[in-house]
Amino acid sequence: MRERIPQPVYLKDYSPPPYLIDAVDLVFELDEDDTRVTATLQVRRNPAVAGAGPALELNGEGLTLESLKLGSQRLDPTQYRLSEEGLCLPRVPDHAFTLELVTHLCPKANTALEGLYLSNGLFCTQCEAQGFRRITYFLDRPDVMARYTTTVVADRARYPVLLSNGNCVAAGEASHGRHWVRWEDPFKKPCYLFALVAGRLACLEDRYVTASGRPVVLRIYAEPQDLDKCGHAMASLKQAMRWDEENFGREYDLDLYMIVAVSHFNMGAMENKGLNIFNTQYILARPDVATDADYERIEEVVGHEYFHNWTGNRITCRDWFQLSLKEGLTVFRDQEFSADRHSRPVKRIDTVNLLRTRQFAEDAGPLAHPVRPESYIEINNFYTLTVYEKGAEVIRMLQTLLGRAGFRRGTDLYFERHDGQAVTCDDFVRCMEDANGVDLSQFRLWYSQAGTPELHLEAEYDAAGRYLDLKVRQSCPPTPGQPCKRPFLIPLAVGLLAADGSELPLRLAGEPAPAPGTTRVLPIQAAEERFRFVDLPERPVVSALRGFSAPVKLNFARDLAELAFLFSRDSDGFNRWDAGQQLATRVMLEMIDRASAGQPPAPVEPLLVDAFRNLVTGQLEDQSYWALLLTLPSEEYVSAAMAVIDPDQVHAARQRLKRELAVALEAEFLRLYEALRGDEHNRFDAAAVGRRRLKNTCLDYLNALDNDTAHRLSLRQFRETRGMTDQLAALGAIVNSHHPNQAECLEQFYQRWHAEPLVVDKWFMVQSTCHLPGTLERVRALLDHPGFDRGLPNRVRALVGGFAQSNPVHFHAKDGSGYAFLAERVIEFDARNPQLAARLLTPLTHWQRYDPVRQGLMRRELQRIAGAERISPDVYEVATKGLG
Ligand code: B3K
Ligand code: ZN
Repeated sequence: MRERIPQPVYLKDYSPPPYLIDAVDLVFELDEDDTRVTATLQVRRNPAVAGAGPALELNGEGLTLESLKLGSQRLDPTQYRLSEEGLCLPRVPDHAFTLELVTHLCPKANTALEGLYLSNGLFCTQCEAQGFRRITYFLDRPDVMARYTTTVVADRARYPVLLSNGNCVAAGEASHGRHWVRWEDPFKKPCYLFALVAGRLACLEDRYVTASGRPVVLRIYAEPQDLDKCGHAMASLKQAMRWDEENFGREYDLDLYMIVAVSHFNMGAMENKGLNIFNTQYILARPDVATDADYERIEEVVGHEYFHNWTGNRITCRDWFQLSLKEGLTVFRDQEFSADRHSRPVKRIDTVNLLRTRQFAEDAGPLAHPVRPESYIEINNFYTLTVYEKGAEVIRMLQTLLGRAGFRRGTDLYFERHDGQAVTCDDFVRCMEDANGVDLSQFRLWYSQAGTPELHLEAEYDAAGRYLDLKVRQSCPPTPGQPCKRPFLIPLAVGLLAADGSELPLRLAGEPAPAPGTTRVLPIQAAEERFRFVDLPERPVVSALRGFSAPVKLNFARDLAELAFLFSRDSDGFNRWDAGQQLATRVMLEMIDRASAGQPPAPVEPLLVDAFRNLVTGQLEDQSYWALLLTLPSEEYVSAAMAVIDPDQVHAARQRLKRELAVALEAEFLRLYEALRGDEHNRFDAAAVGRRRLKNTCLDYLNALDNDTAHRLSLRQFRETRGMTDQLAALGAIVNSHHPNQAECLEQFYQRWHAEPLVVDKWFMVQSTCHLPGTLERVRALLDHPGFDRGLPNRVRALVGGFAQSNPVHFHAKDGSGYAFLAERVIEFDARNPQLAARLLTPLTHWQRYDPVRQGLMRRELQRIAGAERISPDVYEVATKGLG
């Protein structure tokens, strides 16, 4: 059992820091086993905090203190206290003073990948959220902002490149084959944005001239063998810089922008000032090793980290409860960037798919928390879909409510008013209010109330009066610590369609004329509201929640014909797609109902088959969008619509529907597939990406037939293609069918790519997500494969995360074997890397949604984890809260 129960931190307990640190000078003498850090801090009392000078408490973890000096005086151990959490100086001067700390740490032993660690022989850092305290004793909180100079000393031969934040100001030789480089960051920053990298790195260099004509040097560093895979990231960076100037008026502020790609990384990337550190997965791409989805993610993540320079770095968070201030806003910005670069509806659909499956599940489970959480044990557990993705939806709703121009006025004011400060979500909303002269008090509930609101809609048409009444009711289920909710302010975008598909006027009773445009945003404020649309010559079909205008569940009873109509006619790209998703979900739920009632299967709903036939034989310009229209809702999405999830039934229904559609439309899918083959040179441009996406959607349907034709197509594609998108799609088809060449293809793929770690990850993932029987045995066996590296987070996520997150039918096996497997891995990996282990664990926390047998099995594993010896606070928090 645990000796000490980790204690939560509360937002309500926030108080400003009693001391400030204005300047930090760091000297790193790098050594894999014993790195020496000399930190010289300029400290002073915080004038904003009244009262007698309290003790100065610095955070520090896993450090060995060599010496401590206050001014010129060396302190002896009676003058300070050291503990597991840090260093306390009971008495410090009232005036400003200098503190010099010399500490030692061991980067090689750092398998948690937080603080200073080694990634494949490279020194690198990760300080957000609280990694800086593993480098030196410090006020490790984001509202302490300082100017940094950093000198890095290391062996020249092994570490020729030495990097830190800001501009390089000096360099030289040192004794014993060592050299040094000094960096100076002119901008004040919180310590979580500190970064250091050292090693043998190759560099791709480019240039950028800002809108105001300032030249900036751009450098992407990677291991030498990967240099030819950095071009796409560089192009993305330049696009992002231009986009932020054009759309938010934000220019880059240093003369140098550096990105380093490292293989061992807990998350996607990190926005350290002037020196981003990235997971290789989000930098490296070449058509033969990276898929179109990889290219898209790289563009998005490079953009995201760049956009943080203003939303996160220049203006940062007062405390970690405000995380969404920077993350929600920056995700919104990267989403808009991607939407402008490619297809807006496709981007929106991808975003909403993630939100509706994963974030909604989080919001409905025991770990549900508001966008601005009120307490945490381990802040790293709060880098969640709620803070990021729902946080971005909250920002999007502000834009929807205020209009693009109003929103821009708000962000302009925010940048002007708060530059150089550490602020709160509330400060951001206040800028929106002040710039637009509006009151957003009710809107703020989106930050403080957890849970996904539900909107119930009813539409009644009165032919004699030519009006339509739209009745709207809202509610929000209870979440931990929040039994009752107040009504939200919800922007509901609606359009009205005539039978011929044209848009009808949007005039509310009492208004002199219809509102301009074909979509109108109704601000829903009360628990129940009614809107009367007048001047309607015919009964309209209501297209509601267009563009997914709010992160809510929409409940709107409609018949299948109406859904089929919207699926073919809605001018709103998102809603057209969504109607198809709803239609297919309804069909699958009916299949499940029949099967549960012991009834024989009925023929597949002809409305759906007809709609799909029209699509496959039709012609749409945006082929990515076309592919999405043809893609059935995921098992996760269908599951979310069930009162009690039955993963076996959901899987069977989805497989059956896919197969039936393939049987009914085999010739059509085949024709389209063949028409899309060939030519592509594997370029990454919207047209080529769309073509591949559509082609591989056809292949997926044909593969559901698991017949000779399908086997022949997938093998041919596997052998002929030179691009990873097509190769992986073919391998996926081969692995998910009874293909006679399966073992051979898997082996060939591994042999061909074993020296490319990111491709090896794909090889593990395609097997861990296979839906055919025997997958868990295969996954267990792969734990012993020579390519399975336990210290490489990407590899662990591919094998274990792939299985637990993206293979519901096997993870939820009724004998509990999938759950037990995950629990064993979580306990195993926790000893090495708590952040990674805590993330892997989350699928077990969704137990309430399953039948009593599965609930019992899932809870049993959570209890086993919570009760395990020497468990980290990270895993402890998720496991205990997950038990509810
Ligand atoms: N800010 C980082 C995430 C840090 C996570 C710390 N556990 C990446 C990002 O959101 O841009
Ligand atoms: Zn971010």
